[in-house]
Amino acid sequence: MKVQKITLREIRMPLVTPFETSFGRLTNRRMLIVQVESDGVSGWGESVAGEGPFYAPETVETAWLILRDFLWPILKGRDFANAAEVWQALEPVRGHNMAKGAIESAMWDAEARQKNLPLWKLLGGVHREITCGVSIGIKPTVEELISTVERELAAGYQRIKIKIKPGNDIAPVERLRQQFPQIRLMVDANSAYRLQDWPHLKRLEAYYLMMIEQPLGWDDIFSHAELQRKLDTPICLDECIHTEEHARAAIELGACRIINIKLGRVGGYVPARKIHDFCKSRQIPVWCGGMLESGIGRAHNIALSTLENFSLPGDVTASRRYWAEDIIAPEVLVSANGTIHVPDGPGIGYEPRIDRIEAITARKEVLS
Ligand code: OSB
Ligand code: MG
Repeated sequence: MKVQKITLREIRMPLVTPFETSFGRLTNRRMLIVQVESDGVSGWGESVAGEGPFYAPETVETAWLILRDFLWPILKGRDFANAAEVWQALEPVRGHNMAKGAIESAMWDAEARQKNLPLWKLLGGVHREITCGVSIGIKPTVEELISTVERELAAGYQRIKIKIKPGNDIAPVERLRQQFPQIRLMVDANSAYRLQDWPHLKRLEAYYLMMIEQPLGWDDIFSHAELQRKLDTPICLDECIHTEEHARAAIELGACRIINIKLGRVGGYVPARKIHDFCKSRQIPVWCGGMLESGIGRAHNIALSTLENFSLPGDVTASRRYWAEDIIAPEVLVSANGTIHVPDGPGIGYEPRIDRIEAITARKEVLS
């Protein structure tokens, strides 16, 4: 596989409803979409970097710069046997996983399309249907939260995750549990607590949560190990896991019992699969996280979720939950049982709507 050119596009999409986490509130998503042209076939990828460095250090701007000035020069003119070789080639660039993940995943899409195979098959996936949970942002009132949860359960979603932060944690969880004693419920703190808050976090254990996602520092595996020893509820790590080595450290130290894998956070399918395989060997379940992706990133998340050890419902949901109009056809649909049927078309299995993408492109650069 040679890459003849890549096109970077920054697109802007308004969210159907604002999304609030412990690190901020978002109403408009800016994202960087990568189109690779390889031997006459286009492959598509999405960088999940946000507008600001508040979830992870990267931003749309840094991903653009790294792709243009450092990743593209590595790929240009090089002949790869397959997409699985790309990640290794990008290794001289340290970090910048969201930039790498965008182009690496686009190369996988291109390879699958060239071979006329669905990407999930090329990856070695096994699940034909993936199970879906929802991530619900912090709401201004508990009443609003309850009605949102009611709506998502009625739509079929199998697991509810709510965002929490100090001052907005025990009360909403308690109310949700009163209202819905049976549901699969979890919380995500996005690093809003410190280790000394552990007695407060311990109070969440009264509500039998499936897991507590990323309570402590975004790069603090060690404190999570101390916290996990004090809690019976499993800790799930998100922000802390950027590499296979992080996953190994976290699991061997006992810092978590579950890992959320995001393609962008770890830099593509090759590292995602390594983490998946390592977790499987240690009987650590994984699930696929989300980053408010457009249809392109969403389609990649579906393909990733077909790997065997993705055994818990992920944050991969219908296009409609976030976008009035998605940039792929068909849009991602979720069944009444809260599942997504994995498409069988070539590549990611959804077609990018080029006219729609062009219409919302704020900036474009073609590299060849
Ligand atoms: O922590 O999982 C997270 C969105 C943006 C940044 C971080 C996170 C999230 C979500 C949304 O939880 C998941 C989704 O895309 O539905
Ligand atoms: Mg998270």
